[in-house]
Amino acid sequence: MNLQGLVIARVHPRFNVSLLFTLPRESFGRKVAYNRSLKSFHTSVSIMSKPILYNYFRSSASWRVRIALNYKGIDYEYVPVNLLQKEQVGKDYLKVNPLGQVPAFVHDGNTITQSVAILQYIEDIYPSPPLIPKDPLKKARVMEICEIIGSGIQPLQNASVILKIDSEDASKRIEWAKFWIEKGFVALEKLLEQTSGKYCFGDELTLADCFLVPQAAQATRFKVNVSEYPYISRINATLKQLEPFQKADAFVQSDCPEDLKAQQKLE
Ligand SMILES: N[C@@H](CCC(=O)N[C@@H](CS)C(=O)NCC(=O)O)C(=O)O
Repeated sequence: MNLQGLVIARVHPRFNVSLLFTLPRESFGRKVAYNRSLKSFHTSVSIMSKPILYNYFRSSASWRVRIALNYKGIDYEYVPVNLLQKEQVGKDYLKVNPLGQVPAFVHDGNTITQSVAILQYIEDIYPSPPLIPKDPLKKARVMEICEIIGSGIQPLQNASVILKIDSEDASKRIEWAKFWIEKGFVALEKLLEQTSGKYCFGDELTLADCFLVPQAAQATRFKVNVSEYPYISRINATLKQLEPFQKADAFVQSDCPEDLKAQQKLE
């Protein structure tokens, strides 16, 4: 996490000048902007840094954001936060996200946490290709799927939550996670029956697809038999063939340990 940021400063277009320089890490999280005079002209200089994603290879909330960034063709800096080593609650990272969770997204000097807020921000800043329909009802349907996964399933299987289950027996934690994932998947199947085409919402890729693939991977990790959910397993298999999804996969991230890559197991 000791990165320096590459910053591209574009002087006013009429002067056709670009500057490249690096900022120290402390500069992130703060809005960086300044005005300066060039000869007699008052020139506004905007500084645009490459976005940074603080994330973890098997974090499903991070994984969603990686898919969206890949789909929209946005280059970003991958900053791993090792959840096993508790880096998320270290002094440095708590300055980025006081809740001690990944992902966190830094763009143009501003830090945004919470994957839904990040994804909506990305959609606003980089609207093409879209991931959220404009039509209110279609948008609500897509967000419904996202919320079932993002609020109804994922928080209940998050490591820091299941570790609070007071048991000597580790299998109790897996049972707990499996229960909530299966409950959510039953509801999701009913929705997908109505909404899906090739993907979760018809034949257009949407945010719902960005949520589905990481959640299906977590389900397998918690011993859910995903093949019992025909819509989820079919759409998941289709999506996994697509490049933005392959590039976002946990096993191809730089912080994924070699033994997990070799076994193709998240744990
Ligand atoms: N609502 C949050 C959830 C974030 C979240 O639960 N992140 C997990 C990884 S998927 C995490 O950082 N867990 C570590 C912890 O809670 O200590 C979001 O969507 O960004």
